[in-house]
Amino acid sequence: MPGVVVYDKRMLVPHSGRRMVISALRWASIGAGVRVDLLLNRIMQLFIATEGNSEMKKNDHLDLYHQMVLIRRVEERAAELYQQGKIGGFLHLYIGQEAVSTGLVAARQPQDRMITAYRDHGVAINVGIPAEQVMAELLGKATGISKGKGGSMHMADVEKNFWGGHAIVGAHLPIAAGMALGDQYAGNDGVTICMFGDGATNIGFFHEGVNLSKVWDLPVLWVCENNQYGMGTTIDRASAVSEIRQKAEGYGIPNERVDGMNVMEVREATLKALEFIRSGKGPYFMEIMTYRYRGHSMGDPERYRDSGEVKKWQESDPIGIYRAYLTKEKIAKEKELDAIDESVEGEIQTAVQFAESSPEPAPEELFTNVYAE
Ligand SMILES: Cc1ncc(C[n+]2csc(CCOP(=O)(O)OP(=O)(O)O)c2C)c(N)n1
Ligand SMILES: [Mg+2]
Repeated sequence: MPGVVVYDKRMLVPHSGRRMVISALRWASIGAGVRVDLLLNRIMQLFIATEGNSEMKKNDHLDLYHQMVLIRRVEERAAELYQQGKIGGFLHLYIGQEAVSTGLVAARQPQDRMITAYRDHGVAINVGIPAEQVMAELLGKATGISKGKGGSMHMADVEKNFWGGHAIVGAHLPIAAGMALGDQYAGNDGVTICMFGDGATNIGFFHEGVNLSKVWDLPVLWVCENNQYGMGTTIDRASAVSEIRQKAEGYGIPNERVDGMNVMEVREATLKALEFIRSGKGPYFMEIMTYRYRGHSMGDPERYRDSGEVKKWQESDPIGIYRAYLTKEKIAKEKELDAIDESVEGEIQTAVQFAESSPEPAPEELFTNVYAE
């Protein structure tokens, strides 16, 4: 939430094996007296801090931090390249929303499908598409992840179970329901994680897809990224309810609101939601509260909001919050995080060089990948 640097205390609860050890130590310490208890508490804190939380190791944390910084820097660089005329078409930046896709992807299993709208660079990086291929796609080069034919809005990599990248608002929701139906029919235990904006929930596709997902109890996790705006329109001017999760309530789907500026909270909520869905209880709906720091797309004059509002949300920058959490919990040192920031600079340079020196798609590529073979 704006202005509040929060992290979820529940994340500090160790998983069951450690919990048993700790409770045994507690009982022993109560028998032995208060001083031992204090000592054990300190050992416990160190234990939890070094081991990480909810089964996360230090390297997992550093990896998530790296992903978030990489998304931010790829996009900042992309904005510059756009202004230089090197990127054509639309460019919708994800800056400010990085914790959402990062937390979601961190919680998924390889069999879980990801599908999203056009603000898709974050997911692309989170699923492991190299920055070079993301950058080359943005520049429309043949070496891009979609062979330079998709551009910013159509990143996809089926091998990584990432199904795009969709430009028509809401259109991918019935596709997500269909993929989940396919998995249910085949008896697979994968969940389809479908991300969409708050604006998409006013579209017919949303209601058709969400309704049928409950009728058939499909294994789908609906994720509304509520960044408060659909282009220049505030939620209140376009949606009958400003608490989007109420729309899921209307279809009998369990739902919750999640703090989207906090990657740990997103991950934790997603883990629970996936467990619920995988146990065969049907779909689940998360409304993730977030904010985009940049305009809707490049060239948006942003007359619909004042800079004070943006600044307020920037106080709860998802990267800043995570950084503060990692250092406060002694999971990582400032120096280690600085080193990651620095290494990302090198990655960006390599990615831009790769993209700029790559060839355009050949003219005959116009006729390939039009229909599935
Ligand atoms: C069916 C359809 N109608 C209108 C548009 C134009 N359009 C592009 S983005 C957008 C706003 C969507 O807002 P939201 O779903 O909240 O996503 P956000 O941009 O905030 O991530 C609109 C209306 C479109 N692409 N598709
Ligand atoms: Mg929106």
